[in-house]
Amino acid sequence: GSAATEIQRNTSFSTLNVDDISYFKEILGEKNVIQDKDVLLNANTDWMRKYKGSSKLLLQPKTTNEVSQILKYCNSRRLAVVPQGGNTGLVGGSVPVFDEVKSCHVIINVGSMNNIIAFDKVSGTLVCEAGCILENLVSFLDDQGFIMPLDLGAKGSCQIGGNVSTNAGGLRLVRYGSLHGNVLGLEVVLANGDVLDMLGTLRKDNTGYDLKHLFIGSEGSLGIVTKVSILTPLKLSSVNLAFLACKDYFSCQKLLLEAKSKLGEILSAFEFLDNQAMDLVRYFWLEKLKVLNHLEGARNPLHSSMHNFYVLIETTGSNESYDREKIEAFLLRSMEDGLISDGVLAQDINQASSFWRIREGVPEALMKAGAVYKYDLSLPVEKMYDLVEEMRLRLGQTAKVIGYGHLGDGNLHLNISAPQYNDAIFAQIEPYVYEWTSKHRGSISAEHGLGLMKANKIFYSKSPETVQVMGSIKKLLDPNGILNPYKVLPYLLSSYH
Ligand code: FAD
Ligand code: 2HG
Ligand code: ZN
Repeated sequence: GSAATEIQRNTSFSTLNVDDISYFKEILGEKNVIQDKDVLLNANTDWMRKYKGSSKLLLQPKTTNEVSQILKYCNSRRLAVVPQGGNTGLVGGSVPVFDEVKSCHVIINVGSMNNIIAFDKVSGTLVCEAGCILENLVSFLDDQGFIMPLDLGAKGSCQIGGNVSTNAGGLRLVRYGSLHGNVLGLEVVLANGDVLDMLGTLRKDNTGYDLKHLFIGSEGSLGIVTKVSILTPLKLSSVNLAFLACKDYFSCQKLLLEAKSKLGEILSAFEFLDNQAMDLVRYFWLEKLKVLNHLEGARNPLHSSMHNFYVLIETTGSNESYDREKIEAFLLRSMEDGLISDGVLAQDINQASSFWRIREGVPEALMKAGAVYKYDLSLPVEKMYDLVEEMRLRLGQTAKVIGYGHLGDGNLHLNISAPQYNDAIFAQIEPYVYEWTSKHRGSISAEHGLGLMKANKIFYSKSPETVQVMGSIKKLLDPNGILNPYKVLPYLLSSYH
């Protein structure tokens, strides 16, 4: 939309030339210096197909030393660098922008750095390269009897380096906490090529400032993450998943409180969808599975589709009969108390996967449905759904308002879906959504980050003094502003002339 006109371009960047290409070929080898148009088109386009860049060069380093050499060179040449992982980010942070006039952006993807370095069964620490795809780590750990502390719908493509750089939350945060707790160490390459070895594997280490936290969630603006050390939980034998219906939002809230008090020690996910989200995702699966002639996969797990809200509750524990009894008693009681109006408990792993497919399919269903305005908000749980209802009133019939997300973490995914992007709709949404969130002391980015979409909106959630310190840190670590320009911080704080 209007972002392009607001942004002042950084004129200090150089234009990529043939000598640059030769240099990169020399250090990386011919085949890891990619200029192919089709590959670049994908690398220049984000997952939603909303943000587009025009970079002419994608580099695929295989070692930390190569990353270091590339960055050192780009820094001295003033070439802008966009770190890219699986390119599944949802805020326009992973693609270059404002480079259509002057070709000054290099995309760096560490996807070829995908080795597992070490795994310690006693402590559960996994050390791996940043380009490992999340799902591959999940499979590796499964064989060892462990799981990753995070799980998200994009697991088949996102990289652990991308997860760390966005501080991804996901479906199990309610149980295992955020990556600020689970990441034990990082190796990071700074803009000038210096390698910061912070790849510890200790749970406790209070020696000075814990700098790794600066890179967790900094969205490629402070350095490139090349290695990750992460704490992984044991895989427990008993997992239960219930798909439930609630008549109103108040019941969802009460159910959350009940789940925390009655299932506390085994609760591992608490997700919700409203009926608009459910309609959208069921239609999406119906269309997809029609092609595959596999319609039962799109069935609503519940008998009727007339419910207002749906909740997924997962428990993970170590005692099958005890856990099963516990969740069954909880469901019975909640049914009697009127908190849930219908529900099913998955009978096997296939049924459980089909329940998760519904929840995890919502982002793709939204993407396929047309234009989408995406908001990822932390809000007090009791207020959260008021915003969805207010947005419906504001927008009337012009767009669909979809509310779903990680209720157990107080994280609402508010999505507004319309046939096309439209200025009149946009004007009804922003700044209203941000002002509303700020007024309730929420966060305008619970888990996706700021990227390009919200770089200029940071003040809705952070004080000017705080943002100023962030700017100073950026300036210290990346004095030429080459790392992911125009992202995360407002332009004037993230670029220097
Ligand atoms: P990219 O999209 O490639 O990059 C994301 C950001 O990180 C960019 O700013 C990029 O510059 C930077 N970056 C990437 N790699 C590196 C690196 N090695 N070093 C430094 N910077 C780097 N997010 C959640 O939090 N919870 C969810 O439940 C969730 N579900 C999702 C479901 C779907 C279907 C999709 C498409 C996305 C979802 N996301 C979710 C968004 C989430 O941010 C990403 O899926 C994931 O964490 C990004 O990883 P990536 O490797 O794709 O990174
Ligand atoms: C999820 O929880 C992702 O599925 C995507 O964070 C959220 O589509 C969204 O807004
Ligand atoms: Zn999410």
